[in-house]
Amino acid sequence: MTSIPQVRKLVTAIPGPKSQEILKRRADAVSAALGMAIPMIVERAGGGILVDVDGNSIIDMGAGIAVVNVGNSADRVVANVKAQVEAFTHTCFMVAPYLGYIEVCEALNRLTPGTHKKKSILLNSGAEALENAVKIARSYTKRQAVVVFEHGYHGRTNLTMAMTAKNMPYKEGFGPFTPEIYRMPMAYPLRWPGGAQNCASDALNVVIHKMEKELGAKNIAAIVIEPIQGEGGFIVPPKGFLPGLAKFATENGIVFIADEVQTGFARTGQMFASEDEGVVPDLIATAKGIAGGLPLAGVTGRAEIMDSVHASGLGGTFGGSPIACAAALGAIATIEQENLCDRAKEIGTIISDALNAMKAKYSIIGEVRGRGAMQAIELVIPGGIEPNPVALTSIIKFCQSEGVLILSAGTYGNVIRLLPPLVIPENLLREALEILDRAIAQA
Ligand code: PLZ
Repeated sequence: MTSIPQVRKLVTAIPGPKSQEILKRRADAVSAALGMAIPMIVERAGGGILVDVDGNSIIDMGAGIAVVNVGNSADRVVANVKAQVEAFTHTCFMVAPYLGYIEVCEALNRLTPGTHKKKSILLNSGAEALENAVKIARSYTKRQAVVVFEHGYHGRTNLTMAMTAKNMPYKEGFGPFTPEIYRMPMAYPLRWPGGAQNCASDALNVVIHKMEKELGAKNIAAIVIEPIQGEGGFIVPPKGFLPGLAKFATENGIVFIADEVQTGFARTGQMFASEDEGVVPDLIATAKGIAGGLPLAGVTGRAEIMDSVHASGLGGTFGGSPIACAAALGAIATIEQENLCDRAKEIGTIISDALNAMKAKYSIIGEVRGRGAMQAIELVIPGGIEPNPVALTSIIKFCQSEGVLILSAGTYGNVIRLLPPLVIPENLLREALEILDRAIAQA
């Protein structure tokens, strides 16, 4: 357990004087191109709390963007990392292999959906996992086209920028982008042109029609989709959409790739969000929550697909670092032994009950959606579905000034997403929701 007291405490305004001093150095030394969700300098973190250099204790409703699902500096992660750092720090798995890498692959093969024979590779970041999943799918199918979706987010490298939907800030001025990426309409119930009630039946038909008529199914190497879209605004497709896509992929020799970088590792109340409808992806990309805060990513999938690439065709100097692998084994053990999937479901119920009560009171809330500890509200201009990013800015600022860190998302910059560490104490969670309620009231 963390030694950090699990209480919200403000001793200065945010940012306090010490944070302000260091933020000046940040502005002087760090590229202005990097964003910053909250202007404070973190000194320690654990449970549901971030402590800044001025001694303020902030409630963490973002978990470093769905990374510290087991909490910051979780006991098993710290112990494993310490032992590994003392044993050795790096050999390069392609030069001289070590057990930790193999054990993480075994864990991924065991935990990801499906009982078929699976194999894995390890990498450094979510984007790198997506890059490799696409490389593997292209090599296996000897096809080039990759299908992605509106509102999708897959990373900031050149290939994954092309796969990511939103121009600003991710793509503006960074082209040319890689060819053979085709974006399909997303089953986004709130904004489906024919209305939410028709989204389930229409969206799958539209996408399949486009794949068949515009691309030709036999030219498609992979369909890549987030089971719940993260950066795009926690968009949950209606039941049937994901299984329908997976079935179309199987029938047409297309590799179905689930990007579970944000949804993975107990976040949605199941180890992986694909499980919700029994979808078994051919390949699954993981990162973020895999290693309790250390940089690690994976691609896991059908052994015959993973083994189809020529020898030495995949790799990288740091991929599957022994330290990150040790952390991952600690994080995975924590998720399993502390039943964090169940905890994510309980957190989800608490959050969605609170958000739905707010929706009944405040007409700027257009929709409450999500699954497990991945919940969001989409803000609209009352009376319709026109996005309301102005309200979002004011709500997030209010929460910050009250000591609650809340993240935004969404193509239209109008979604508040709640994704706390799964070890957040219930009183902190309820306190954050109560402050969010006040923030919406003042907006
Ligand atoms: N796939 C579904 O959510 C990362 C991006 C933060 P990396 N999302 C947070 C930012 O603004 O850069 C993400 C994701 C999904 C892939 C990625 C990419 O993961 O580890 O950031 O490369």
